[in-house]
Amino acid sequence: MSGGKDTYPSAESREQLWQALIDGDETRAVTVVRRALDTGAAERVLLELIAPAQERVGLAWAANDITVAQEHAATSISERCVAAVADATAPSLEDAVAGRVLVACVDGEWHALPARLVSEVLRLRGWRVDYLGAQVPTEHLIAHVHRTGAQAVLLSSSIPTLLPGAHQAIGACRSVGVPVLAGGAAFGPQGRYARLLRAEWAKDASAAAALLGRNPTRTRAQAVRLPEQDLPHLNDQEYTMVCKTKPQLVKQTLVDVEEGFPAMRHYSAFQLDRTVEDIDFVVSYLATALYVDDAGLFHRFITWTADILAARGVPPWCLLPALESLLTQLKDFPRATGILGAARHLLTPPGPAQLA
Ligand code: B12
Repeated sequence: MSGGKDTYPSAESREQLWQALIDGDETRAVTVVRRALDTGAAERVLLELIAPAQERVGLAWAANDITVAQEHAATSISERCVAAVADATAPSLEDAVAGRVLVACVDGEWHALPARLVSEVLRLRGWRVDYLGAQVPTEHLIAHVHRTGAQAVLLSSSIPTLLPGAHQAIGACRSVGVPVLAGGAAFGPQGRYARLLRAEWAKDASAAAALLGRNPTRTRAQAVRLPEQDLPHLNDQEYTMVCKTKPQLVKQTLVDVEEGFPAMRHYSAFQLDRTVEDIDFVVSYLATALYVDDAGLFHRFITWTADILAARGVPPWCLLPALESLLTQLKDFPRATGILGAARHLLTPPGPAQLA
């Protein structure tokens, strides 16, 4: 095996870890990680071996190359691998000289592994970390900030539809004078939504450690702000109306889509549930795009969904009737119709052969 930090982690160990993950072989995966720890720094094992393997799991699931169960198994094994690194390097609390921070996922967020990786890297860098894991309700987050006297809160989110909740959590932290550093895919390319919601952003744990190294300090408590004070476009009420009427929007879209696809009448209960879930997702992403006033958020979601459908043999143009239905239902909302109208152009309409 190639050693030394320069060639680290080797392509061989990356491939071995990947194989162990998709084979669901926890013992083998942990052995690969332990061996990697013998030849390289723990931080690199976390961020350059375990994290990329987990990202590859996501790509393989999206491409329909592995099952949902395999993806779940692989994630559990990755968590075990992170724990193996933590066990092997466990600093004592006395070693935590840099300060104390809190790491948590925003309310509703199940993707805990990214936050765990961030926590372990910060521990290695000498921080005392209170890691609260997945979906932390804002009131409990704040209560814990008070209890621990954390210098900063690090918030993780992978799912953009949770951004309004993240905004609330960021506002609540600022109102008690604690700076927030946000990270994860939800915060958009180069963290553009983090800044919009008045948080700092870091692309990964190493960048977060560098920012924290400048020693964030608590500021004076700031007055609680309403969402529209940060985001004046919310005054047009489009976001609020789409959220309020979401059940009706989903129901009517389902009716309209079924009219366009008579084959749907023969769908099994399972297929129907998935379709409702997909439409629910479309409306939720539209609402979030209205919240941050960025059509790109919705368009990236539509492109992502189109790829997921295509990988499963479902033609992406199936999304068009849902977009058309929403365009009709939301005809009086200029920002929503602008976003939906542009999204139509991302999908190639069916040719005559596909419609036959
Ligand atoms: C494992 C997984 C799950 C597991 C999570 C279990 C767990 N314990 O974490 C389960 C099965 C629960 C799950 C559920 C869902 N998932 Co999922 N999941 C994944 C997967 C495969 C891996 C996540 C991961 O660990 N990534 C590896 C880490 C290392 O990468 P990362 O997230 O980018 O984190 C790095 C940086 O962003 C940054 N960072 C992250 N957080 C923070 C925080 C701070 C403060 C800082 C500074 C930095 C930072 O540092 C990290 C380390 O370098 C991803 C695919 C992917 N590419 O990530 C999908 C993925 C995130 N999931 C996805 C989806 C859609 C879902 C579901 C909605 C599916 C469903 N229909 O139910 C639900 C959502 C549930 C919810 N409400 O949260 C989509 C999201 C797409 C989108 N456009 O929104 C993805 C991208 C899958 C895909 N390829 O399409 N999922």
